[in-house]
Amino acid sequence: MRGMDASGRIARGRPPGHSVGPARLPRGGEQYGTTRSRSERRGETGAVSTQKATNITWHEGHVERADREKLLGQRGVTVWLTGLSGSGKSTIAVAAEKALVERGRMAYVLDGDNVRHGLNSNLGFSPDDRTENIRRIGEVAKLFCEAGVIVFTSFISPYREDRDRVREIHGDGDFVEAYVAASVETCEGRDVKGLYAKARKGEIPEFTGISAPYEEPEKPELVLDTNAQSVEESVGELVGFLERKGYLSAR
Ligand code: ADX
Repeated sequence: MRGMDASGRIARGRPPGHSVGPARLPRGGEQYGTTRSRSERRGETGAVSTQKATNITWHEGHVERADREKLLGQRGVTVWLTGLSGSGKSTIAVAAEKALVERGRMAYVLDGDNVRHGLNSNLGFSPDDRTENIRRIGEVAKLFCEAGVIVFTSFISPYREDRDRVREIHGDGDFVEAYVAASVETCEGRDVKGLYAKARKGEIPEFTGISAPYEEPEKPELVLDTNAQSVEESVGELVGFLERKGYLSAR
């Protein structure tokens, strides 16, 4: 077995928890012209996590999550695929979605490139924009999860803090972090979209792994080592994990 549960080790490459690419700027580094941290500044931009509206009240529905899950014969879950561009996140996500739908399960993919065409079309690749990208998708994924859907998200999500925040807003067992582990060398060798070549020439600024950082997960539930294994093997491992953990049947 090459990719494995987080309790194991990755057969090749670095163990989880390391960073690749340039180090993240010190909090409040000069890029932002301020000495405050990104978390501190977040409250001011209105873009992230603070609630602007007042006089709003939570309205409960009449259908429980358990009812929806019973209807679907599964448990809602957010499977958060994180890794470099070209690591195989989207390929694995769409193949896993198909495999589950063929088994009569309700799965759905939220993909970085796709979501950036619509909901997040006003966001670029600065650290703050990436944080906001992940915050919004984390919230959307949570909604899908609570609707009983098995949702695969496919975003680089390079910052540990941002991924951890998504984990925090999910209920216990509702969030599965799957690290799609492939080295920069592997991804650059594939360069399916030709973006690494452009990034090396300086044509794409802040490109993850080249001129922007990627912080590897420290304790992912799952590591899919795509340096070493095929798409089929990764999908088999992912679906096997969901089955073993009981997500493919209602509670
Ligand atoms: S994230 O960092 O905010 O999570 P996201 O997953 O939404 O990124 O989008 C990454 C995709 O955008 C990549 O797969 C690639 O196709 C494209 N892309 C364009 N510019 C960049 C960049 N500077 N860094 C990384 N990916 C980029």
